[in-house]
Amino acid sequence: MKGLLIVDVQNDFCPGGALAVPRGDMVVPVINSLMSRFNVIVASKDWHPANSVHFQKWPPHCVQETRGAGFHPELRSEKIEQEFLKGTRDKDDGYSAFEATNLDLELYLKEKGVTEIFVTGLATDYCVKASALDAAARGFKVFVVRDAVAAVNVDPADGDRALTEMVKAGVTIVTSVDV
Ligand code: VGL
Ligand code: ZN
Repeated sequence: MKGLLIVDVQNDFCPGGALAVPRGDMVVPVINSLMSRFNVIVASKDWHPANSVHFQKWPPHCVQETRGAGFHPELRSEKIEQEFLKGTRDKDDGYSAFEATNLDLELYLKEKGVTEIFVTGLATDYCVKASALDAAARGFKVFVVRDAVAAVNVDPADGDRALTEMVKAGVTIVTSVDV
């Protein structure tokens, strides 16, 4: 079974948002176009309390229940069968979708028989990377869809470095036409 993991395609990570990823919204039509190819579609949300140690590293973003924490309006979110909320506690960065606190993502996917995970969303150099590395460490066959992710690029090379690190951990990089 193939699972599509959509990481943090939230308003605050898109242009105009509190922690905008350059061209973050460009992933949305690509992700929408992939959905029909998957048995299981899940998404993570960065879901922070208003006060968090995380906001000593980052401008406040994706605060629980705010508009910035909502999915990008053009994401076909009705196709998402389950959301996984992470970074939910005040001392918790929660970069990886596998750190979700509302439900256990690994158990959820394994109970559905998912063996291959295709990772998409934001941002390549933080939450996509952490989620892909955790998925590989948990025994899934992991793919990152290159044109369905975008990087923060605090340093302009961060996105490419993150992809290299993922490949070293056994992750396969594909483009959406290969899915
Ligand atoms: C993220 C920085 C801070 C991400 C979340 O979703 O990649 N990056 N919080
Ligand atoms: Zn965050």
